[in-house]
Amino acid sequence: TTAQTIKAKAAVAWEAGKPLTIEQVDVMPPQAGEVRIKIIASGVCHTDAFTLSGDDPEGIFPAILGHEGGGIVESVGEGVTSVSVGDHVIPLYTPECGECKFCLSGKTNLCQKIRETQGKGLMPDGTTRFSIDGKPIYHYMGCSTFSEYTVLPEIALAKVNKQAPLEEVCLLGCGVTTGMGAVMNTANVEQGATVAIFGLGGIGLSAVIGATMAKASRIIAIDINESKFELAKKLGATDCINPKQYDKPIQDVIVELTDGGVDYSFECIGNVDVMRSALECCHKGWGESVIIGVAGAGQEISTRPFQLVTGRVWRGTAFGGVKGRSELPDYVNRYLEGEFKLSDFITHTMGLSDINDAFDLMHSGKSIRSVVHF
Ligand code: NAD
Ligand code: AHE
Ligand code: ZN
Ligand code: ZN
Repeated sequence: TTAQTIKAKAAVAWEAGKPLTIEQVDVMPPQAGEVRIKIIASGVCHTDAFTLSGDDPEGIFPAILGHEGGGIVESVGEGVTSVSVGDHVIPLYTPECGECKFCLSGKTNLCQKIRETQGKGLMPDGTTRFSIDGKPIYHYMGCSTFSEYTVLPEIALAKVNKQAPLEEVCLLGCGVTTGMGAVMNTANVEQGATVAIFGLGGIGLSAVIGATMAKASRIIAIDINESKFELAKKLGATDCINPKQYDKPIQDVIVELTDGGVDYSFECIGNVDVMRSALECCHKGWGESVIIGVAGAGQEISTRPFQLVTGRVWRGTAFGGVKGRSELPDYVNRYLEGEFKLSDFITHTMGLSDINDAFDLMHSGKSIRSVVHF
């Protein structure tokens, strides 16, 4: 039996700065090398809000946002062999083809096989699978998880353990993997190291978990919203500080607290001024700062080159450096084995029709993660 076009409820972003509206969209069957999945749950990440705000130079409208999902394979296109109907999968905005220069380098998770079309809101063949009354609706980050059904290339799906509740492990589709991976993979924080984490949303708190798992000796958690401190401490932060409580730059405060600076720092906000603080709170000679936050069009980072001449290192990470198909299933298994919890992060759940509440809760600082249940 060949799959047909199906109707699905989806949250559509029609233009920048406007709330999403729930629409009935047509979702085409998966083409060769593609898979259609039924989304069970999707987290809402700050990057969705970033793109909706209009700050994303790659933002395209109308689009179906969402990139932190969990779903079940509904149908597969011609030639698909690695997943089959009924498999539980996590969509990957960083796919893994295993054969491009990037995949073969052994140095990066940034597979580039489909990056160009993905950045244009299109499937690899240059068309979209979503439409309303025949008019195209664009994909987002190759995922579009704010829809009952979505279509992805086979190389952009991680097949995961069916025992894992998709309502929780959807968070491994972006936020939690990004924060933990940044610490354990990108920075490779070692036992006893000192760490500073700027921004205690889903990403920063996951970095706290990563630093705790890496047995960092000191985990300094920084946020201007002190309501985030309780969970940060529960997850292993040793110090929680609010930059607003000091009349000197926060990097100076941290340098004093740590006898010269931290071994590693992580920026989990997307604020270029904080990125500078995060670099400059690193220890002379070896401190490494990892940029995770995404900053808007036209924003640039700066520091005195002397900061790097004297041994500090500036780097960045996407999806925590994790290769989705080969490495994400293991994160799911480690979650199932109880190495870390996800429920602490899920402060709110809602149906798709209330998805705009998730954005409001994020902007007001009341949520860590909202998860939409389909
Ligand atoms: P979030 O909104 O849940 O959390 C951001 C936190 O930063 C909040 O707690 C907020 O109070 C705090 N904050 C804001 N301004 C601050 C300041 N000046 N000083 C200290 N704290 C401040 O966001 P999130 O979902 O955790 O995402 C964080 C960032 O990471 C976003 O920029 C997002 O786009 C980015 N991100 C990047 C990747 C990647 O692969 N590189 C993956 C996911 C998210
Ligand atoms: N489109 C933005 C860049 C956005 C960005 O950096 N995205 C991260 C993932 S954020 C997940 O919440 C990423 O994966 N980047 C690597 C890539 O190839 O996009 C812009 O500035 O144009
Ligand atoms: Zn994200
Ligand atoms: Zn590749």
